[in-house]
Amino acid sequence: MTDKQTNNQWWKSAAVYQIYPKSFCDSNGDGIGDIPGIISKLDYLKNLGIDVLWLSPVYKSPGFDGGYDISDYLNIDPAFGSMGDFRRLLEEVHSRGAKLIMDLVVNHSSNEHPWFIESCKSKDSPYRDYYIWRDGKNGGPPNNWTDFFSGASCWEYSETTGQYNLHLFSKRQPDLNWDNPALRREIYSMMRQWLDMGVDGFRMDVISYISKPEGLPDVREGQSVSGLCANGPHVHEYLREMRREVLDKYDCMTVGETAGVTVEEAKKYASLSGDELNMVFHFEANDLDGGENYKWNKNKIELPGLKQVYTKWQKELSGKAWNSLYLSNHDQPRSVSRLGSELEEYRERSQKLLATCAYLMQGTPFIYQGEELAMTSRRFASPDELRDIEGINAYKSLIKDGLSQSEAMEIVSLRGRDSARTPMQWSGEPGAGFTSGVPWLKINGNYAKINAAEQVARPDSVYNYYRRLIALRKSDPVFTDGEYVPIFEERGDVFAYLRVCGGKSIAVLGNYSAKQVSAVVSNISAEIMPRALIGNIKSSVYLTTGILQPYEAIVLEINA
Ligand code: TEU
Ligand code: CA
Repeated sequence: MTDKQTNNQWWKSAAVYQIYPKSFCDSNGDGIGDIPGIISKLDYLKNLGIDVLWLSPVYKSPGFDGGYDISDYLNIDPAFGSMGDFRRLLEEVHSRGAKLIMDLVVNHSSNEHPWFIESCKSKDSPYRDYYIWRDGKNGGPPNNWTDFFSGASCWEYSETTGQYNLHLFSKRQPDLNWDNPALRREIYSMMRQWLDMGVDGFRMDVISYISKPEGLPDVREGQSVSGLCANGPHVHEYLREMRREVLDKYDCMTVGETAGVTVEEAKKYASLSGDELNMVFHFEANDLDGGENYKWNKNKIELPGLKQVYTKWQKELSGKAWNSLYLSNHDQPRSVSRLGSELEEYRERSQKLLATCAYLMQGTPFIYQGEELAMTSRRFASPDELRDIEGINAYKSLIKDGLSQSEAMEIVSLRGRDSARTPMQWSGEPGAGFTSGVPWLKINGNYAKINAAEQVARPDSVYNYYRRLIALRKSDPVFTDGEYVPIFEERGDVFAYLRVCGGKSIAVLGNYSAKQVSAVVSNISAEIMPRALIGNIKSSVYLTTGILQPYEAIVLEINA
């Protein structure tokens, strides 16, 4: 039954945890996280209050883009385990009352997928139109598009047939042709097989790019390939079809990763009327420091811009569509390093602040593994330590631009994707409790200090704060249903808002600066004694003075 029929929108109050399997827990000492490793940590997640696990891809893959290049959609990569391991994981997740969603990567496949191999063989292959093939133009590729990872042409020439195929990401990730109904049927059938097995939904990788613009026109001055391909002419039609053919038949949850989405588009993708997806990830907050145009810089995200983005999405989607709430993921720097403070006195406090302010807005919260420990972005010293295709290419191009090795490595460490993909820090033991072998990517050197074992045992740790915060969110419908009302909107140091629902008001206050600030909420009258529901400072003086300490967050019930 669908949520339309049952009105059971369980995903609205759920807390989701993203696992990057390669870096989560290695059970057999080969240095690569695996499914048995995940199973061994389910109680840690259960105790945190997680309702839904999202697994980044575990399908069979040559691994040129961390598994986002799939060569078999119906099997598990042997590095992660077997189908038996996967079924056991699903059972163990369900037996704990939780759910599991898979990453669905269907804008492109791997070039080692049998469909692509067949597609290359001849123009008459039944698989030819599973991909996007075109003749060249004036002795070169069909248009002037460049790919997101290398900056070289999006078109790969094939000698066999004398045509080019399109790839928005690396050349090992040819784009699938969604205009072909046979391809769409094949994808839907694959999705049904996972859902029939008991999987509870999907996170859909770059789903906003699946419908390419008519005629594949050149990008002109001021345009980008991403801008041209995002929210293409048939994307909503295809998602509605997917909804009818697949999703409506299951009680599942979907979140679209929609690069280039605007609030207007999000209202269609994630409409509460339930025609397409349940919610989407947008990039507007994370793009504030350069983002899709050019992220290889040292720009900082400033609070005023961030507040504007948050508030816009809260207000615009209210009553119309559903928000997702995330601070980071496997493509972004660690949130504490980017938006909080790495200084020892403020690291834990600022991570708690970020979580409080982000996750008490309206929407479904997503926690990226290690955020609940305030893990930091790793700094890499030399290019041979990097593993990510995007970071390696960026390093080369920064060197070409004339930067020194250390300057280039600093930028790649700050902004690249490897820094947040380092192994989970489970303990202070060698290998950080992640592996008994050699990890596939260097562990962050701070694991002796920042690790799960220490934090689970310490009541005021980030982990235990996240546990209380998640519980608080679930304790009252005001956190799911309450209206979002920004306060102190003009201030550049404080992010604050009310959640209002049926005579109840909650105030969420966060000081994003390293200074003490005063922030008295004007609608707290003398008769009303506000009650603090949660806060990140034990000796807060806010209730008596209206003063917030550096990076303080406090949540008040103001008219109970
Ligand atoms: O990312 C989509 C995406 O838009 C990325 O290019 C993102 O902008 C970039 O990583 C930021 O540096 C998804 C996956 O999350 C990512 O891991 C994959 O590499 C990509 O799609 C291709 O599948
Ligand atoms: Ca392993």
